[in-house]
Amino acid sequence: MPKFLTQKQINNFEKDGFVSPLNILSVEECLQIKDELEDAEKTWPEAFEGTARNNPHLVFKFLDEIVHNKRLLDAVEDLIGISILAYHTVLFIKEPKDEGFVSWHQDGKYMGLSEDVGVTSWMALTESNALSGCMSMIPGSHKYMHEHIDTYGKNNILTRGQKIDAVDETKAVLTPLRPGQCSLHCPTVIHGSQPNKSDYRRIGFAIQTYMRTDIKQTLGRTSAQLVRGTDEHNNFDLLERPSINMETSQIKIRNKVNHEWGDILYNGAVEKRNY
Ligand SMILES: O=C(O)CCC(=O)C(=O)O
Repeated sequence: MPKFLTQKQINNFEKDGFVSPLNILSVEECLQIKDELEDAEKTWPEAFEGTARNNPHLVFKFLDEIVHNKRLLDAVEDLIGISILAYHTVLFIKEPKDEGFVSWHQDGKYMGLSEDVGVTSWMALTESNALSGCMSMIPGSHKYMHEHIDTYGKNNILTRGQKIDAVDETKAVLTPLRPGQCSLHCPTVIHGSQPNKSDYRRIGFAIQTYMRTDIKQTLGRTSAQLVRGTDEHNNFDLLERPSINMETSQIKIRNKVNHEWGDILYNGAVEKRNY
């Protein structure tokens, strides 16, 4: 018996490679988190610049709480089972009228994992729709990994500006979300997003990726958080949760994790960008 998703949603995830939208937080709960985030941006601007957009859940309690949200984990458990690791998180912020976009890609391509079978959650902290540059998915594209070209495009907010050519865009499905809703997608589904043409910030918090504990990192030993169940495989060093915002010991851990993660994401790349 699934805990959160309907059987139809589970079937859709398997068939299409994603399911959306899911009601995880109320608009009020989400607004509270957005306010905390924007206060934190004022207090610690450096914690949101460059590579620090990665793994902010290791230093900010309000983001850690999303990673550990019971409703979200119930939905993830319905897809991958009871024992769950959270690997990395990213804040994808597009400012009003921002030209930043995300080219068609598959998350799993550069993650170095032994199997591309996890679940990425993308939660909207502000309205994410066609105008503000919500994600689009290509249903059914998750069956195999495609060739990517690293473009390092100026406004491309992916690390390498990686893109898949020859995507049939007529098949693309928009995944609009209200604040507090999330989509779940498989690391092999082709997806991307357009610039934010609205006059408000489009803020998304992605958990890349929730995965089973038997998955391995093939490019070296790294860390993850056990968010549910037990870890009998010891494939990752297990990370603690922050107890307050921007604790010195947690900042050190986040920096180490981001350094290791950068090495993986840019493994074999000709250029390394500052995020
Ligand atoms: O935030 C976006 O527009 C794209 C994010 C993305 O590609 C992802 O979470 O996998």
